[in-house]
Amino acid sequence: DGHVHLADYRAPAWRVSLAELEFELDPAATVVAARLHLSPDADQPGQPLELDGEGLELLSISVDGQSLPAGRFVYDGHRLTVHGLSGDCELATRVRIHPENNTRLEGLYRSGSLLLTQCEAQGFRRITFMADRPDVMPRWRIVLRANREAFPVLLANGNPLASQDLGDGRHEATWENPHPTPAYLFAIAAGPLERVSRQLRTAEGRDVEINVWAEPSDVPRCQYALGAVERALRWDEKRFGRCYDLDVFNVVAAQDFTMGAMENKGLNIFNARYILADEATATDADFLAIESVVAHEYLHNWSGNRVTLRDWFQLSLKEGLTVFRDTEFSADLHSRALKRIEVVRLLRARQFAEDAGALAHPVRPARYKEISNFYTLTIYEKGAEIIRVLHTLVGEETFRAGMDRYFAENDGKAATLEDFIDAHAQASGRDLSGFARWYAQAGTPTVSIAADFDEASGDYTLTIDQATPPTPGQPDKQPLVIPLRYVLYDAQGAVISAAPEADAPVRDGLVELSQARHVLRWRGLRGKPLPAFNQGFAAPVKLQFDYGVDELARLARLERDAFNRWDLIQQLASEALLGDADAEAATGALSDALADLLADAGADPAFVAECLALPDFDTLAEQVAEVDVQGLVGRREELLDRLAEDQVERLQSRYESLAAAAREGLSGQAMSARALRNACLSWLTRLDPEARLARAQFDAGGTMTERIVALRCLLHFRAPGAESALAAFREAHATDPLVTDKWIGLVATRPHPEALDDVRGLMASTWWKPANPNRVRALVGSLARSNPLAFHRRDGGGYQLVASQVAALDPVNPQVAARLLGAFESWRRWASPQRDQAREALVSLQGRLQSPDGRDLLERLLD
Ligand code: BAL
Ligand code: ZN
Repeated sequence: DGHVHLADYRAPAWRVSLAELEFELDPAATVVAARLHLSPDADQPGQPLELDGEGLELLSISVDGQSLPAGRFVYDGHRLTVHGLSGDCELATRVRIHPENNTRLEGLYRSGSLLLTQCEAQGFRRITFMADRPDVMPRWRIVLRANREAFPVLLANGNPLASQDLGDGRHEATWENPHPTPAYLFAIAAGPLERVSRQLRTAEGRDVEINVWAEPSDVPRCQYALGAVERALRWDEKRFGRCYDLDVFNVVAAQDFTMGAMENKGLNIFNARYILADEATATDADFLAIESVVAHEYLHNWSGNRVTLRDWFQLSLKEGLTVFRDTEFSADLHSRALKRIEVVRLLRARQFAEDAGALAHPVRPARYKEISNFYTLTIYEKGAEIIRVLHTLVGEETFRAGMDRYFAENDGKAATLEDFIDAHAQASGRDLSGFARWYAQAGTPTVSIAADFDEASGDYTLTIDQATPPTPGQPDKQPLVIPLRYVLYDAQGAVISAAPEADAPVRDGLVELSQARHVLRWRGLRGKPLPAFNQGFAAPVKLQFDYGVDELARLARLERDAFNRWDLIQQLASEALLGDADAEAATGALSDALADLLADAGADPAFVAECLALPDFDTLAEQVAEVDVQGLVGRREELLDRLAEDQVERLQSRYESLAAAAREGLSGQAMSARALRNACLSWLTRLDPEARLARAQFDAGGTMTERIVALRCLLHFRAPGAESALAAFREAHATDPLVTDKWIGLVATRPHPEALDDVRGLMASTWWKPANPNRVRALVGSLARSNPLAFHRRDGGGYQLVASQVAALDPVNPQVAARLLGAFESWRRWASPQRDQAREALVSLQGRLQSPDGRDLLERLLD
C-alpha cells in the first residue's frame, strides 16, 4: 500500500564496515568514487546486495578490483542490485552528480559559493550508492579534491588526516571518522569559508578545536555561536557525564538550508539564521534560539550519533530526547520558568493542533509513506514531553542512572525505543510498560477533575478522569501513565500538606494516574480548599477544572510555581475571550492581575512580559469546537484594546523606568528589560494613532530587538511613517538575507486581510527567492501560519495563494512545499465558508503534486 511498516523491520543482509569516498568537487558535475567494504549478515546468507542510489549517473562498477559485467547488476534509478556476491568483498563505484541543479537541498548541493550536503533522512543516496539506513554504520575515510581558489576550505566528518596541493590548481584534504556512523550523518562542506576558533580540553583530557565557519563577511557574527558550542559541551559533561569524542568540532553556516541545522558527526551544518548574530542584526530571541539550536545539534553527538537509530520509526528516540536535553540546557543556564513557558506556548499553539488534526500521528508511528513528513512537533516536542514525564516519574538521580545505562549499553549501536525504556526500567526498578503507551497513541489526553466538598464531614474529593480523543486510524484509546502534580490551598492561602487517600501512588504532591478514573480524598478539612494542578506542566495534557473567575484570580496570586502563575493568567484571558457568562468578570480580574504584575518591581520583567502576551490565535482555536476566525481575532483585539486602556499609566511608567537596564547589552537583565519594554510599547501603540513612542524607538537605533518591535508596531498598527521606516530598514539591510527575512515576515503578518496583497506584491518582486527555504518561510510560511486574517481571508484568496505555492515549490524543494501544506491540518474545524474554500484549495492540488512528500500529506489531509 506504499507504506513502510514498523512491523516489517529486517536487519540488513549486508553490513558496511568501512566506506572510502573520493570526491572530485565541482558545482556543475562532481564525481564520487566509493569503495564499500561489505560483509554478508551471517543469519541471511546468499542475499543479493541491495544499495540505495537516487538519480545517479553510474560511470563504473567493480567488485574486488574486477569490473562487473552488465548481467551481474541492475540499477533502476533508485536501487542498485548486485547478484552473485558471497563472502566479504569490496564494491567500488564511480558516479557523477550535479550539485548546481540540486534545488531540493538533499544530497550534495550548492549554496552561494559553497558546496554542502544534507543527508538526513535519505539524502545520502543522492550522492553515491549505499545501504542508506541508520542501522548500517561504517567507519569513514573521505578524500575531497577541488580547485583551491574556489574551494580553499575542504571539510568532512571526523578528524583531519592529511592535506596536499595537487599542483594543477587543485588541492585535496583527507578526513577520517573513526566512529561507526550511519550515512545520514555524513557531511562535507567546501568553499571560501573562514572561521572563529577556540581550543579546549574535555573532562576526559582530550584537546579539541572548535571552529565555526562562515563566508568571510559573516565571520564576525559567529562569536556567539562559538561560545554556545562551548557552553553545550561543558553542560553535557556536567549534567550527563558525556564528553566530546573527536579532535575537532566544526560548525558551518549556510544561507540555503531546509532544516534548522544538522548534527552530522563532527561537522554540524546550520541554517545561517541559527549561527549569525550580533546586536545590530539579531534579536534577543534570535540569540536564545541560536544557543538552543547549537546546543541541540551538539548534544546529538551522544543522543543520536554515538547511539543512533535502528530505523526511522525510532526518530523520536534521538529527537525527543535531544529536545529534552536542549531545553534542560537552556533552563539550567537561564530561567527555568521562562523556558517552560516558551515550550508550553509552542505545544499548545502548534503541537496540540497537530495532534488533533488530519495529520495527527503517534510519537512512534506504525507506518509511514515519506519519512521527511515526520520531522514534526509531535516527534520533537511531544517526544520531549514524554521524556519529561519519565523524568518526573523517576526523579533526576534515577533518570541520570537510566541515561548512563542507555548510553553504556547502546554505544556504537543502532537502538530502539524499547532499548531506551528498558535501560530506564532496569535503572529505576519500575515496570515501564504502561509508560510506553505514550509512544504508540496519538492525540492530546484530557484530564478532567471534579471536586466535591462535604461541609459536615470536611471530606474533600477529587475525581480525576482521563481520556484521549480518537485520531486518524486510532478510534479507541487506552489510559496513559500521567504524573499529575497538585496543591491544595486553605482559606488563608497556606498549603495543605496532608496526603490524600488515593487509589493511585501519591507522593509529595504528585499522583501517578494510570487508569481512566482515580479518586483522591482528604478527610476532615476545616474548610473547602482551592486546588491547583500540573505545576511546571509536568503532564502534557489539557487540564479541565471548573474554576470560578474569582478562584482563578486568587490562585494567580497564591501559586508558588511561576509557570502556573503565568498559566492561570492565560486561563483568565481564555475565559475573558471564550467564556460566556463570566467573560466580563474575567476581563476585570485579568486586568487587576496584570495591574499587580506591572506594579511589582520585584517580578522578573521578562515574566511580566509573558503574562502580557495573551494566548495566541492558534491556542484559542484549539479551545473551541468550530473556529470562527474573524470573530476570534476580533475579540482578542478588543480585549487587548481594553486592557491597554486600563493599564496605560503603568505601561508608560515601566517603559520609561526600564530604559537604562535595557541598554546593558546581552545580559539576562537587559534582555528581560527589553522584553517588557517591547510588550509595553506594543500595548501603548494601540492607544496612540501617531505611534510616537514606536517612531522614537525606531529612530533611536539601538539593538535589533528594539528596532524590529518598533517597526512591527508601526506596520501592524498602520501608523504614519510606517512606509518610510520600512524603506529605511529595507535599505539598511538590503544585502543581509536574514534581516531581509525579518521585514518580509512583518509584512506577511500584518494583521489585516490586505496583507495578502502585499505578499502577492513581494512575490512579484526581486525579493522573492523560491529556492531559498528561509525566504519561502518568511513570506508564505508566515502568512499561512501567523496571519489568520489574511490566510483565512473571506474570499478564499489566502488558501489559493498557499495552495498554488505548494504546487509551484513541489518540484523545487518538496520538503519546504509539503511543510506549507501543514497549515491546512485543522481545516475540518474551520467554520464555513472557510472549510469549503480550504477543501476546494486542497482538492485543486490533486494530481498536481509529483513528490512523495506532497502527495502523502495531501492524501492524509483529504482522507
Ligand atoms: N536531525 C535533524 C535536525 C535536528 O533535529 O537536529
Ligand atoms: Zn535534532
